[in-house]
Amino acid sequence: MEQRRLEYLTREQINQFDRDGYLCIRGFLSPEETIGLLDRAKQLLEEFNINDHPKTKFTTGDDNHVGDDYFLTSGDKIRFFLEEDAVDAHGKLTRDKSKAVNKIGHGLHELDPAFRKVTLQNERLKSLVRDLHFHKDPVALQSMVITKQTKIGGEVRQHNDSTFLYTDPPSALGFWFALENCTPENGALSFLPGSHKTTPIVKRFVRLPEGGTGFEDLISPAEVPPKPEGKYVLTECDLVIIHGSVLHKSERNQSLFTRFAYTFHMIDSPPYAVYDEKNWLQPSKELPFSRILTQEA
Ligand SMILES: O=C(O)CCC(=O)C(=O)O
Repeated sequence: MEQRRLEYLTREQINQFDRDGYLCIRGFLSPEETIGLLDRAKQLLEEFNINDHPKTKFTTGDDNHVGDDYFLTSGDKIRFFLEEDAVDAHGKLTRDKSKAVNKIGHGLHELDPAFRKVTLQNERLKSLVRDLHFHKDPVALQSMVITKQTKIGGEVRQHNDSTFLYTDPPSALGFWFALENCTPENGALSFLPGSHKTTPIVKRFVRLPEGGTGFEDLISPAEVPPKPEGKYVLTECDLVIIHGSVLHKSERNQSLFTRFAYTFHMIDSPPYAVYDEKNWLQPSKELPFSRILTQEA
């Protein structure tokens, strides 16, 4: 078969992604682009109004996942989800609002010019996407700034992204940009290499008919294969491309340094993959998911 002419990645990088389920890339964004996104994220944190905020926290436990209206209608908005430890028993913030946010989401890539430029108007990204050839017709689904605040920046437990961003067949692909140094102490991402090949998507995160969110089994619990064994590998690079089935996690930030990151996800579109109405995030008529490769610059 004739090999595709590569524009940005090397053949070795593509093989590495296929083998490990993730790929670290250095220097994808210029220092100016990275600082621009970091400054813009901090500006958003300074400017948001906590007084009319419902105090929605970002919780990820199996029985206690965020699922209120503020979350469920955030796909085409820029909203602020608080750290669990930043809100006391009376619903009052225990720290300044700019240091109380776990993440900002989920429509930054559509609505904010700085994030839009890097995501939908980025020729380098399109070259990378064409080289990786993971999708036939990718669309951008959601975006977030994860702030991992000092001392309270919560642990993100082992998971794979296609559980949360489900398509049939699974097609989620993550792009995760470190906007600050990532270290073992401030919650750098780590991955279980190769787990995308041994970890099928066995459940999906859905809107529940009675309201809120929960998980739906895709196979019977008895058929779920045991979790793969292996050693997680820490990544300290500035862009990681993440296969939707690879297991990854990040620890609580124990340090005095924040760990801001910008991340967005792509999925394939029909007829290659179907995204249905059970998913927690729904496109609106006004703001359908944007195509990555045909988007006007
Ligand atoms: O940034 C983090 O700490 C975790 C991000 C992550 O795992 C995800 O978005 O899937």
